[in-house]
Amino acid sequence: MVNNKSETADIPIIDLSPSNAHASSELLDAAAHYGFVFIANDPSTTGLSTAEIDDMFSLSKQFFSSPTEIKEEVSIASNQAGKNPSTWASRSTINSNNPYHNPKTHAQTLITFQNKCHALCQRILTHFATALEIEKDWFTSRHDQTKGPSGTVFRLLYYPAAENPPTGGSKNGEDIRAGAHSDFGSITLLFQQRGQPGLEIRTPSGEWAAVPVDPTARSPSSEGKGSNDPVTGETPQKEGQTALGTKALPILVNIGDLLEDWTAGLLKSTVHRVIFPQQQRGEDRGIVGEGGDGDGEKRGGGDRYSLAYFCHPLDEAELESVPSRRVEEYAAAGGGKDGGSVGGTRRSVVKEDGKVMTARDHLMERLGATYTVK
Ligand SMILES: O=C(O)CCC(=O)C(=O)O
Repeated sequence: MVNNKSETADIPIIDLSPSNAHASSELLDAAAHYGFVFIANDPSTTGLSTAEIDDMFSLSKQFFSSPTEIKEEVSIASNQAGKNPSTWASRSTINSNNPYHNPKTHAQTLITFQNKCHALCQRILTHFATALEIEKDWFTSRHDQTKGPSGTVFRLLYYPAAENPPTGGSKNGEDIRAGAHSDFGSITLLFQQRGQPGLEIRTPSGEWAAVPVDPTARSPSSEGKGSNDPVTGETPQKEGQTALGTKALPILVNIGDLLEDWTAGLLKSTVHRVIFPQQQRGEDRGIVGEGGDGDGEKRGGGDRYSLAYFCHPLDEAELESVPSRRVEEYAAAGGGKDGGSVGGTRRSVVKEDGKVMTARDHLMERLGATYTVK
């Protein structure tokens, strides 16, 4: 039963630095249990500095505040949008007088960022292979972008503020900014910003739980020290003050349908959505009024920007069985029948003709099941 109440999801934060000898098993356990996991963002491990992430958010904000004609040129309906590594800006040679279309302006920044995201995904996939006791490059060789095209896509997401944020809750769906869905690929990296909450996951019991913006805020060591609000990621402050933290936020990673199906349901693709968070949140805590700079206001009705890197295997990668005893045993035990499956039947990576799907087949199947694809 899905209800309206939103508790905070207790998603673990994993340290992937070489000093954590248990990183691989911790990562696998979190992916198998929650389908969502935070990666501690130490740039020497993740390769992504706070400045690079902030720059990407600035670029996104700049783009979304640009004139409609410019955005329309790369709308999702256009053939200029959404193919990696050709994003809206990196396809920009068409009109070099347009600052958003000038490759010298932004394309390299975008490509560099995407490459770094991909490197982090490869690192995570290597950890999965280690934990599953298969060849370390079993997944990464099938995600090697030098070998061919893939469904991988990088999206700059913007959920505009609501002048009068809905207060009625999710019952009528009026507070939904992005409807309940799971991701299609292998793994997704999601970057959030302080003061812009709204992401929720559906827990195994069917309830919605808020995904914190700053999960480090709930750690016992930060308690009683003026710690941040885990959901919004903001530092407690007096009315009218703005105090956004500066420490690098952990990077959120979630498992997509393809990796769930490829591992016979061992890794979980968890349904999630984006809402206007409970309006009472600020009021309950005595925080009222518009927050800070209007981007990240405490009552949850403000703008939300996020960056999502949807990582997919190569189009031609065959989704043959993962040669791991743990996966085989999980499949033999029924493969978590209630996972991303429909009507209790787990999705398969085998086609009707008995051949295994390629990653492209799988993506087309998911798109077909979700949208009317002609
Ligand atoms: O913006 C977010 O926080 C979530 C984005 C998301 O779920 C998606 O694009 O699939």
